[in-house]
Amino acid sequence: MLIKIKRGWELPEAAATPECVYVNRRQLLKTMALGSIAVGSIGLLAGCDEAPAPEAQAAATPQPDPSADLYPVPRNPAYTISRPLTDEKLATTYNNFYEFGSSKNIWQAAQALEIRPWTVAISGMVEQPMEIGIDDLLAKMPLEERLYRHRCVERWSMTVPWSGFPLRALVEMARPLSSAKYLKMVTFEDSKMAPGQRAAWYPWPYVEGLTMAEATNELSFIATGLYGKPIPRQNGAPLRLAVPWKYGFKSVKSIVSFEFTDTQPVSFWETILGNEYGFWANVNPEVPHPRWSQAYEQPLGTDEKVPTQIYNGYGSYVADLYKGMEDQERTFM
Ligand SMILES: Nc1nc2c(c(=O)[nH]1)N[C@H]1C(S)=C(S)[C@@H](COP(=O)(O)O)O[C@H]1N2
Ligand SMILES: [Mo]
Repeated sequence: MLIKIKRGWELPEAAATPECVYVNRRQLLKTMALGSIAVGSIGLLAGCDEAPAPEAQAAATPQPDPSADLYPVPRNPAYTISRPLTDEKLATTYNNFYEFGSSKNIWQAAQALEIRPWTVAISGMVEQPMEIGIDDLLAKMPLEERLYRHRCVERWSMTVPWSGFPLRALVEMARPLSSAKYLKMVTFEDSKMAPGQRAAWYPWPYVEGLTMAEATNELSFIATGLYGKPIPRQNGAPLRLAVPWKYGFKSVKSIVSFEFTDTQPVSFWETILGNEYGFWANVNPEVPHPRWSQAYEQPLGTDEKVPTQIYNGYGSYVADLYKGMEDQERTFM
């Protein structure tokens, strides 16, 4: 691991892998109660830093990304940032992608992700449901680069150049009905490619959702590239969400389905631990996670303790979306 892990408030063990430690323990007890697990295998289950499955490691040379010629794309100067960019190596080797394991070190295992053919389904409350291949979608969408900050609920943060297109452009293409209130986004499901999905206690596939107002806010971005290249598999190839005013778990990776619905989607982490990870998940330094403070964050690759900002500093774009909801803590978890 390249990140320097310090003692004290900076990424203590419990914060670095909060979800897996907690879930595995709880699940372990449940499984043990069912009598289906031998005592000798406890160590295996309880450890979060499990190595990638051998099959995944064997899938060594991934196919080249056929969208490589599209990048770099022009930077949109409206979304630049004064903070230094995170080192590319760190942003692409320190990841959360539970489909490939619950440690941060999944980038090699994620090379098993097959990114072509890749079909995206647009369904639900739309004029005409459709399926579109990723390369046709990329050809239709207005590609640009944006510098965004990213704040994980675990307190690490990064600043990276995403390439991609506004989610609003995809919504316009989909022509949702006026009855659509939410956009539900779903990650691929294939436990042969993704060893993490063999862990049956997680509610696969990974699901996230936004209100239509959030999805069409100018900040909501679908990232298809990173650092002027196609987005690496470990960062959510071939397309992932980037909603920088929300905690990182909202930014669902490797999306195969956009469904327009009038029912608020229940997201992956909400299903597992609804009292800790809610639907809104807007960043707020004053609303602590039930198990740790959110007042500060640690930019990857530094020892700095940087004050976290409300809406992760993007309030001028999004605060209006939550007018009248400010007093509800649930908006910030
Ligand atoms: N499908 C899927 N999407 C996901 C995750 C995941 O485990 N699976 N982790 C989330 C979390 S907690 C974070 S912080 C970001 C991490 O994105 P990065 O690895 O590109 O930094 O992806 C989010 N999207
Ligand atoms: Mo996260």
